[in-house]
Amino acid sequence: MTTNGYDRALAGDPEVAAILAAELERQRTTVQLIASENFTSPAVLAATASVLTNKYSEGYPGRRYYGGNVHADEVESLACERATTLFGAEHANVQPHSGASANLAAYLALVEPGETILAMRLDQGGHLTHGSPVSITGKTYRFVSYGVTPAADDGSGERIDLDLVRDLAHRERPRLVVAGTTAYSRVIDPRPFREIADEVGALFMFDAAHPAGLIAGGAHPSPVGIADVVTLTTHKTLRGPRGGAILCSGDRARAIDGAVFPGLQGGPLEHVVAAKAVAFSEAARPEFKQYAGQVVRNAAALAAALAAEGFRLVAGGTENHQVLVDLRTFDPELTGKAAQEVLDRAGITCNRNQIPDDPRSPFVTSGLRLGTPAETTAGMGEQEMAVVGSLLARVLRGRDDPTVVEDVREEVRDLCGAFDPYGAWSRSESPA
Ligand code: DSN
Repeated sequence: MTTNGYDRALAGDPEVAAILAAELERQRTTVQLIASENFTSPAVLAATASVLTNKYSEGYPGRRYYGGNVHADEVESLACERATTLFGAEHANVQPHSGASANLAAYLALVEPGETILAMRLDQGGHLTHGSPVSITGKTYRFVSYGVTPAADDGSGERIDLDLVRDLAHRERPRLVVAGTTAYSRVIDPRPFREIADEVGALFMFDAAHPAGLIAGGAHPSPVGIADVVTLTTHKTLRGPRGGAILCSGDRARAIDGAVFPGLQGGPLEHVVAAKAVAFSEAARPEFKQYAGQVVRNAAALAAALAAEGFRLVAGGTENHQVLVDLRTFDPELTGKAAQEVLDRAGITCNRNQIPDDPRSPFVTSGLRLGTPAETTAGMGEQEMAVVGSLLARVLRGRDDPTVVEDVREEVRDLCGAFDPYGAWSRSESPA
């Protein structure tokens, strides 16, 4: 077992301590390229592991259903204040347990069951909660879906098809138009969505789960003040604890708050709320602006390295924190599933993903989604991204040769040794 805080904090439970220590080791010695993950600061970890996990706080600051909430009130008010300042919003609800919960709460507040919502289809880059038939969202509301434009040889295709969004909006008259994606590598401008929503008298929700940190850091346009409601996650580019939040204008605050609690959730996770407060403060610092810009530059460097290795990039490249790779030009036989598995063995962690109009199922896929938020936090720059791109290609080319996989695993370990997000902390500090 490595020497770290878990040994001491969990001395009475060596089984769990060993698993946590092993996970810490995995995160420190393999490259993290999952676009929706990050390395939180030790301060965020400390707040997440705090005694607020013991507290029941149903309700909102000053209006709780349990006693003893003086400090829960303080921390939640602080988190809301920091969120509204960071994003320039009138109101924040920081209780959603996740991005999915935030989206559900927004729908609950804005749309009646059975009414129409216009959103992006999952297999075009949208999210499960944008109306997938296997999600409660798709069972509760009538979703109409848009996608991306066809692929083009010059890379100008596979952009959100705004003509289709407009046509569908006029034809279907949705109650709500949703912008937001999970597998899309270009900037999403909120203004055309606002215009389309206004043309048909619809409300507009922007799901900023992925770009929240890029927006906070000024690298992407903000939908706050343009969309009626903005949902986000706190753990992706925003680099906070696992969770969600909702931003809106003051006149929608009551509906949003009521939808989160008691509409959808019971007691909030105040330890996570405390960690969100820490993350909002960290994201307001000048260094976070630099971080957000570097995330985008790193993704561009990774994209360039992959293109040079013969991969086709969906949408011709990237303007955000992620790169969606079509594996078929590199090797028509190679599936996303097989690629993800062999990359895992080589210490390169990523997820398979469908590409637009993917002939393979979501479980198999023809694509990989790669992201730079985590390794940018660890300190990697464009030079390291070029190395990672070439290591990735080497593994996939030599995937049937165990020596290639082992060699790359060693190179990855060496690379990560120089960019260890928890080096000092794991040697000296207890997480508890
Ligand atoms: N939002 C998804 C992701 O991007 O990984 C998870 O739901």
